[in-house]
Amino acid sequence: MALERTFAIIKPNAVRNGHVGEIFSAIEREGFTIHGLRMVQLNKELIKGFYIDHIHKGFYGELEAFMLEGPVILMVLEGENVIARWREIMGATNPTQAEFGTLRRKYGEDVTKNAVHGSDAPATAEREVHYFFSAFDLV
Ligand code: DAT
Ligand code: MG
Repeated sequence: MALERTFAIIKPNAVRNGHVGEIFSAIEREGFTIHGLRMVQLNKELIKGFYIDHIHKGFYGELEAFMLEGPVILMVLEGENVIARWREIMGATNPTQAEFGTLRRKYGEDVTKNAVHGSDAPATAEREVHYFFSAFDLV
């Protein structure tokens, strides 16, 4: 087992709909610890850099518009195998295909407005953590 860090986002719809507390509860129930935490209003440049692998895809415009809808909460989570485990707790990208009880099933509205983000691999987690957090912001 490896102690890892991952990067997570509570997306605009989950913040707007009042699901922040329930998502923090899920994080704490799982035993993950929070090592970075910021609330921000993203802009087009930040979104483009973050979703660099998706900018040429057909859905990018919709994804960008959604991520601009309102403030998001950015987090760095730590735990044993947290990268895979956080993705399991989130559920599949499309909330209609996500398992019952997962965050995306509970709080997602459609494949774009899917409530939460989680890094998909160690190299991605490393990039995403440092994209939004400086060493000074991490505890
Ligand atoms: P994930 O967020 O599960 O890692 P991803 O990296 O493939 O999924 O896509 C990033 C985000 O882009 C995803 O959370 C929501 C949006 N997205 C992905 N596929 C989509 C699609 N087919 N239509 C609309 N939005 C999509
Ligand atoms: Mg992804």
